[in-house]
Amino acid sequence: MIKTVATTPYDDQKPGTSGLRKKVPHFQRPNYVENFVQSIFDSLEGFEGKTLVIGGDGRYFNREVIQIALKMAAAAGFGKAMVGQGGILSTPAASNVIRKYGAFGGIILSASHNPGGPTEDFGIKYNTGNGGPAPEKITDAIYARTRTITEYRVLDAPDLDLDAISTLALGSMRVEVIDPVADYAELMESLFDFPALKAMFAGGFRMAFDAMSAVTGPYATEILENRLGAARGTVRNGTPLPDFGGHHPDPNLVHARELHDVMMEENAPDFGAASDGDGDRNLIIGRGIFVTPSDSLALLAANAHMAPGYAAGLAGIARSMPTSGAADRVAEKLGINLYETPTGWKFFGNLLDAGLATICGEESAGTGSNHVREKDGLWAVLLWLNILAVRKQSVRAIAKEHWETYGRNYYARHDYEGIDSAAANGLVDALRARLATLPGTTLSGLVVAAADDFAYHDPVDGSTSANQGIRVLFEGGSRVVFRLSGTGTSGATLRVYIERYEADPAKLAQATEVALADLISAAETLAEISSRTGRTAPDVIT
Ligand code: VG1
Ligand code: CO
Repeated sequence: MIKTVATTPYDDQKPGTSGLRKKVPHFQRPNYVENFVQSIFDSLEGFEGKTLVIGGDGRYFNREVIQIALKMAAAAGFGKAMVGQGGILSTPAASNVIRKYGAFGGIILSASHNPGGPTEDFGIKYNTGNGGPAPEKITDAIYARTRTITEYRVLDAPDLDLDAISTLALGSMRVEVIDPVADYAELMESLFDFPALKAMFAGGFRMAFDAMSAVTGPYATEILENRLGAARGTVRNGTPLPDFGGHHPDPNLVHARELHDVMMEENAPDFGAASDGDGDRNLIIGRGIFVTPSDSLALLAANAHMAPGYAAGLAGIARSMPTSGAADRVAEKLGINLYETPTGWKFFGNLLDAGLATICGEESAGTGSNHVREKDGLWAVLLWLNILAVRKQSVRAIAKEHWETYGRNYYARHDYEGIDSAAANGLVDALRARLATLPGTTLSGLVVAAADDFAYHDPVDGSTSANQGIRVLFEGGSRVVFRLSGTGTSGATLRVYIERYEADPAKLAQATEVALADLISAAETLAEISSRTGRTAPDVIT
């Protein structure tokens, strides 16, 4: 029986960079989940009888919300739901299932790199039939609906058992509980030279993969250890836990410190990698060398043709605006276009669908390609492995050669977390007000060449997205970028992105903080960070 339940709107259900994210107790408010899910369905058309994919990163509250979403999907008229066993689907695996089975769309339950647990974070995101995050047109419609919603519809039925692979019925909707790993592993096998990777591991190649007690564990264990023959124990923290073991599943040098330290030891494995809560990001560390995500994107793009799936070359490269210009130099050399988009994977969808870009990346350790419509942590790791298998060089040697060919983009991101929202907005407003007067002025010895608030004009659908980050570009190619995070759940997070381009062969081996020192001080002077936020140092440097 379908129940229609009266409800009243919440005023804070605006999706951010990647879906709606709040603390679990916030999501547990009466009808909070139901309002948002109904608003998703109310913003879509033509899904009657079609398939909805549902899965999540296994964090606390995942199981409860999946049951609600299933019963609401049945009430809304979907014909079939595909759910990962145990409610598990990594973000890239969900994207693949949507595409492979021609689903109408999917609901992904994740707050990605944010911590999990009864008082930590949860999130809901809608992906469209191309497998990618809903574009702004749809997220805006969902938000508008959350402001006016008066009722939701739900099937009155007991919870389903999602722990066994099976086909179930929920009213007139069929529910297929699927193996969350199989389709994804098959896709990876079609893109990369698995026999060559197997031979590399058989030859003694050693790797450490930190799944951070999040969703990638089962995927990494199946692919790296079972299929490619990497030694047992290659995958660390491989069991997904609802609270990620109390850690932040954020693959950066702060939260993946353990892996970093292992990789800096003298007898370190050949290759180290980590992934985030929902499996869409990657951290790459070679023996004794951390590869910045921006450099990783450039290196992957420059060498992708070595993997069978990319042997035909790349159509184009896309990167988010704050990501360093390292990939731009690769695109230039390859004679292909480079697209610069706002932060968030949803902006890559049109470029990938139109065949304009093959590889995309963000400075936040997200890289991916046209194989799905999400960033994909393990994909990046496997492409790296494929390149290592072909080049037979160390990560350090490959990075060094790359810098010698293209120059080096020294890069760092400074995050000031949980700062007062009013202070954060004041800081950005003040910067915006000064943009017109900045060009020509000198800061910490650096001359400002241009300054703007980044706006994106989508070349495919003509849409415009304004206010996507303040850019201050200096003469010589250095820059600082300021923007506020759209994924946090308490206060505001200011992100300051700092980049210097260095082509002088004698200056390619500097410590990053030394290479960026003058820019860091220019950023402080320009944005008055300490006086406006009360912080004298960032919480996280990546
Ligand atoms: C952050 C990253 C962004 C990424 C987004 C979602 O957004 O900066 O590059 O796309 O997280 O990634 P923000 O607005 O906090 O800067 V994930 O792995 O959380 O789905
Ligand atoms: Co993620």
